[in-house]
Amino acid sequence: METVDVRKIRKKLEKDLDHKRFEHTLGVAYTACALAMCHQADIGKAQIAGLLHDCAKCMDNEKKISICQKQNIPITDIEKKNPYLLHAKVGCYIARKQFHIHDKDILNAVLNHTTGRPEMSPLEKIIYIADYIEPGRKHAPNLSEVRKLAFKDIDAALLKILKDTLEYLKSIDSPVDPATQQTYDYYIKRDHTNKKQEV
Ligand code: DGI
Ligand code: FE
Ligand code: FE
Repeated sequence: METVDVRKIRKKLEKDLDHKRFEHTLGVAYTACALAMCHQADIGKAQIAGLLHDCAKCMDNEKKISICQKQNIPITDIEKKNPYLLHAKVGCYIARKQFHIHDKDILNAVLNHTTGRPEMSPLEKIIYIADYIEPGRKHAPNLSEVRKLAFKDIDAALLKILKDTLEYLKSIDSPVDPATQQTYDYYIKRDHTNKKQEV
């Protein structure tokens, strides 16, 4: 991977994000590093992907939509109705254009950090999970269980987060992005398959 100036990235993010989001970002970056150490993934990539995952979060909705239109990034119906979902797609674009990151795995980790996707790479799983369990997160159910599980069985932690997220979205009547549902369906199926193979 090309050399990346982590300090420079952090400095720009401090300007682009509000204080709370910047603190969350640092939390995700170091939680992602810890997960990478535990699961033998690339620590440098985990740090950069963690730092950049929410780089477009503080941009207003009009700006996110106009970037998508200018860059021919497709906006789905569900994203039209819930434009905050676009911070992942736009974040991936900003990571490339403004932070000069070209590593596919890092860009995918930013792109898929909100909904997940079937067949996530180890780095994508790490960012998805770190986003949910970083120390600043307080409100999700089963947090202490998921935090422990993340360092023991990464796929079990992933599945638990997907399940709790779907339950949460249903409880607040928020529409589920097909990508979130497909990710859950994929990993639940794999979970059953693995269990069948064990006996
Ligand atoms: O940006 P963050 O708040 O750090 O975290 P995130 O990008 O994972 O976004 C979390 C929010 O996204 C959380 O409130 C659940 C929501 N979310 C995840 N999947 C879906 C979703 N919201 C909708 N409407 N549909 C989804 O499929
Ligand atoms: Fe996010
Ligand atoms: Fe986040």
